[in-house]
Amino acid sequence: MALQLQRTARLLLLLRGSALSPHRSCGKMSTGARLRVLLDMDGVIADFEGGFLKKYRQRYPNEPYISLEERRGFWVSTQYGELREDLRDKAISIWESKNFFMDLDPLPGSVEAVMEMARMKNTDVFICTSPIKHYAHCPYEKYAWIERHLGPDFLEKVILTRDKTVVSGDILIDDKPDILGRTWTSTVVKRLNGR
Ligand code: UMP
Ligand code: MG
Repeated sequence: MALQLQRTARLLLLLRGSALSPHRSCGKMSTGARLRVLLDMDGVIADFEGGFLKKYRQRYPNEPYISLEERRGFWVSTQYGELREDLRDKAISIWESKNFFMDLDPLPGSVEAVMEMARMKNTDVFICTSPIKHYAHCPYEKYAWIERHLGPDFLEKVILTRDKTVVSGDILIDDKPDILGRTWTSTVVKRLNGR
């Protein structure tokens, strides 16, 4: 499920050297033009699915669970609800708990890939992530996670939004197949993910 960020960093490097047009200008990139990359957190840098399964099984050892291989679709809650109606709320209780977001492991190679992107010439990397609406822990822990794993300088680069389409950037790297918002819809990403 998780997007392989290291491969994406390589792809980005290729695009940087190509005719990619930043900020919607046309033609080949002019010298000094900057590329603004919006980088998702859960499922791209942080292992949301792995962290969820571990804590779900710890809290509900006698309940059925869905292995990572059997996971389908973006919404964990939907698939658990389909397995058994009451499991939906049990799933939600996991990521609403204190320390859930803080304890997520970085996906293998993701921190290195973020650093590699951040070092790229004329490139600005922002972390663009959607907090859950149960805000008691999630927003704080996302900031704390970024400070711990990416360093305090990255705190300047955090965008928390429930609608990523209102943020201006050149590229959004995200594991969600259907990004819907007030400004645009990710039909291209949808096709790629539907392989
Ligand atoms: N999330 C849910 N329900 C799910 C799976 C994930 O609410 O079944 C939440 C966790 C994250 C957000 O806060 O969705 C995904 O954020 P992005 O990775 O799209 O930024
Ligand atoms: Mg995500």
